[in-house]
Amino acid sequence: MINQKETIAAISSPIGEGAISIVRLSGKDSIAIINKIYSKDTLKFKDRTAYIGKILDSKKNVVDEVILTIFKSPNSFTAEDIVEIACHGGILITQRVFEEILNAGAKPSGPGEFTMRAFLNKKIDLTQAEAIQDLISAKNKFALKAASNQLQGCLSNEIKSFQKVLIDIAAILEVSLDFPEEGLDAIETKSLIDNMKNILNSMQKLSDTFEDGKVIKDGVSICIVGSVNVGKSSLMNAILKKDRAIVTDISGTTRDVLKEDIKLNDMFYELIDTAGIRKTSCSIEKEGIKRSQKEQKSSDITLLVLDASKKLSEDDLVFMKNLDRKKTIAIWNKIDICQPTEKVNFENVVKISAKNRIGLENLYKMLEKITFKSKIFKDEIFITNKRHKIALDEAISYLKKATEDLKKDTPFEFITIDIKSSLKKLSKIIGFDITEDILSSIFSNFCIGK
Ligand SMILES: Nc1nc2c(ncn2[C@@H]2O[C@H](COP(=O)(O)OP(=O)(O)OP(=O)(O)O)[C@@H](O)[C@H]2O)c(=O)[nH]1
Ligand SMILES: [Mg+2]
Repeated sequence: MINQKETIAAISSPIGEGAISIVRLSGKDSIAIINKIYSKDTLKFKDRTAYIGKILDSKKNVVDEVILTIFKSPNSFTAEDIVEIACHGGILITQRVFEEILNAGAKPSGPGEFTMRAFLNKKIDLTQAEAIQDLISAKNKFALKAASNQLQGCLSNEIKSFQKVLIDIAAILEVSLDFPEEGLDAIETKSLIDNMKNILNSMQKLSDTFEDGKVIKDGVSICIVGSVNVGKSSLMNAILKKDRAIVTDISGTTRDVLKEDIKLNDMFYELIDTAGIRKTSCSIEKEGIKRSQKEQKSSDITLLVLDASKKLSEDDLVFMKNLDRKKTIAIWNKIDICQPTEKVNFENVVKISAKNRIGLENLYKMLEKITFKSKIFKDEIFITNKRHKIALDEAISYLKKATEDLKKDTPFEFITIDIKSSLKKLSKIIGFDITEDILSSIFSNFCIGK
């Protein structure tokens, strides 16, 4: 059961040493609780005004000198009375202030409980609540922009605009149901179908942004594969600009899977170096190759390294056939020795020398191109959250059915049922009709104190 009666408290800044730490309380007893342990009468404090004073323990010893600000209900983040305490930013001192607050009667908050209260008290909708956590955990400027747009309500507004159109359509159908003599003629029905198709289009466009949205939020994995000795580990080191993987002229140097995070063009990538693919009787190498192929299959992008100074081997040709062309970049390496003489059937081909760091900029440009399928992330709204994607797709499928049925002269009763189901799914995105279980699972991913 979600309990909003208790007054909650949490350390809202990260645990560590810093200039200040923030401890806060939310709930109807916040001001009274802090009053028990503060050197001044907090009941007389003005709203949104900072006061300097001391937190005292039960024996009236000073715990810390702090700045205290009160945000009175309903003009606070949670819509409840909030007390925010800025104390000295040490681990122990912050913990001591927090303990005194708990001793005075506050309950330690669960993850995201402040934001959950803001949602339950209708300060923000669910997409905005989710955006707060995304904002905090954003790993690149695109993710930050997406979260910030969502927090400003851009996504909710888009969903609400879909809802408005669907409500209008449902209303027209219901009027025709109630007054059959004023039923729709062929032209009106056609215009209604066109309307539904247009809105379906817009909904599908938003749903399709998830692919890029996910990439932006979660980052992208890149697996470097190819035959032995082609320069995979050299490429890994060149991209990382450090001597991470062992490079030798002995075929089969890399046996294990090596993973490193790297930021390129403001995007986070996980770079994976793998064992070279060849036929071998060595059981260690066999295991390495098995792992290499597993990593390649699960990665978002494959960098297939080929040796420009040699003829493609039988192993190369077999391996290449099984790669997904859309997510592969074929890389001719060692162009400092000679240019490639053969042709490979890939859309994305680049020539480099990993050893001499030649051609890497072209590779990065190609990576950016293949990372983002569309260019939606510039200014438009897009979805990054699986929960939103699922609900939106369900709304789309109900509306598709309704549109098809309207074309087939299905009785309006059935069509309105589907339109209402579609509306319901859209409402779920914003946070209507959400069960406590789902709410708890959403907020359990938040940090404590947010
Ligand atoms: N001339 C030249 N040699 C290179 C280049 N890149 C790599 N090499 C050499 O090729 C050999 C193999 O390089 P690695 O990076 O270990 O190749 P690998 O594909 O990781 O090899 P395995 O781990 O054995 O599969 C080393 O001697 C490198 O110095 C390049 O751009 N030009
Ligand atoms: Mg290697």
